[in-house]
Amino acid sequence: MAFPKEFIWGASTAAFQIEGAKQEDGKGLSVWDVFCEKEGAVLNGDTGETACDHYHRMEEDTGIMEQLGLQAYRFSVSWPSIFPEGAGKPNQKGVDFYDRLVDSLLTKGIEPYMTMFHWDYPYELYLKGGWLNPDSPKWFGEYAAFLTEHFSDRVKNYFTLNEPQCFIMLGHYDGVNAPGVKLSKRDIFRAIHHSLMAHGEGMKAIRANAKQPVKAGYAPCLSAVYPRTETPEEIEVARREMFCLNREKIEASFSRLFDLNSWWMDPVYLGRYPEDAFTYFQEYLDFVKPEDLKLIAQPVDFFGLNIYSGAEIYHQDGKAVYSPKKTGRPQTYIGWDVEPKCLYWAPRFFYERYHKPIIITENGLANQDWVMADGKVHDPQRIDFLTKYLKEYERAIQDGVEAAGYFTWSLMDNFEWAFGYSQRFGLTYVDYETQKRTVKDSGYWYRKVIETNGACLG
Ligand code: IFM
Repeated sequence: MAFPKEFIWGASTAAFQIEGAKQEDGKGLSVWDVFCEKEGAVLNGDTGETACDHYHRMEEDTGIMEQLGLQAYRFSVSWPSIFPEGAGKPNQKGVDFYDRLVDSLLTKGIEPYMTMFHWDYPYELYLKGGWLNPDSPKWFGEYAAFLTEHFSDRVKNYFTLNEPQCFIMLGHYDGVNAPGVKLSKRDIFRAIHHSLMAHGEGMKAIRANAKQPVKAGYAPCLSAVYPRTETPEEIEVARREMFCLNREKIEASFSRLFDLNSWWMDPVYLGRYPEDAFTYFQEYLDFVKPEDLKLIAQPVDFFGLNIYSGAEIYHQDGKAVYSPKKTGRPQTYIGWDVEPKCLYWAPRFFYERYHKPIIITENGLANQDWVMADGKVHDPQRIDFLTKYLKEYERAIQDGVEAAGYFTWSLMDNFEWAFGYSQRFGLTYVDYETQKRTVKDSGYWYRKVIETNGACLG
């Protein structure tokens, strides 16, 4: 069996996607609260106002985690719930909620993994310029210091930022996520740089305030490709496509900066931006200082990776060519291709480049689930998807990738950002009218995977 003995099995969620309780108990507004009010911004005008009502049903939900046999739970803290104005005086009732959550997890033997920021940026800070403000890294550092100071007697694992590619590119360039703006390229580079510096400030704050040995890292998403054949040439071409600037792609659409993994990761793990892209974009980058890169490259303990899909490539004259996507191929309900091999190649390429133990912090699928006539939710596609992906992860581990854990997305169906409630990613079905939870077949199946440390995957 490849999964190591101390391997951690868990599930993830994010505050805005499940909590609800908009502005209750002194919580401030986030950019997502405001974005949801914009006409046409979110499918069907859905909002996070109630979401899964987790804020009021937290005990029931940790009970479900116990029922699923989760060893760990990765949740995010709502920044505006702790600091309604983004900074300054903390909101005691907001802190109390996470105290109750952490205590409830620990009582049930579930290890809390805390993500400090998962997209619900405090609206008050956004009004001060948000990620464009040079003070924004410091704001995050202060918030991270508070969280560590307060929770590290009980919480031993932290992630600073979740998926900067999404909250910067989708939120500030494409404008399809909150805050829904379209900045210039120069400003995008500044916003990215500040968010990377915020990660660095966060790591420093965690190290400085931890009350016991803790582990911490970063949780970006990634764009994965994998080689059609596993010849050395094709593997090398795939590796280059994962980390090197593809000029044709970026010239066709600057949005594809999203896919340039090295831009979002090299500064954190290697202390520099990738040279090819830095030279190419240098007209926008005069503000980058060597000391910023030192700050960004704080030592981290593990590498969180959110991974869902990818693309097959082959090589022609040494260049990567994307295999044509065939009609009728397996796709999830949200339209992402089912590409299990990504969970072999991405961990392998990232481990080879950055040498950090991998934790898959998100992986899962949106499915068209409903409660069936027998009162259960049968979701064989999810079981099949997760089985195939996990077996590829296992193969990566067999081939030498150091892996510390796996968190599926998600514990329960939830608010899928601009897609509203149309996409169900959960192991647990949520009826949004009644808030009734029904554990899906995949939830019971995952319990077995955990119990056998993956051996039942075959
Ligand atoms: O729901 C999101 C999550 O918030 C961030 N990663 C991808 C998930 C599915 O789209």
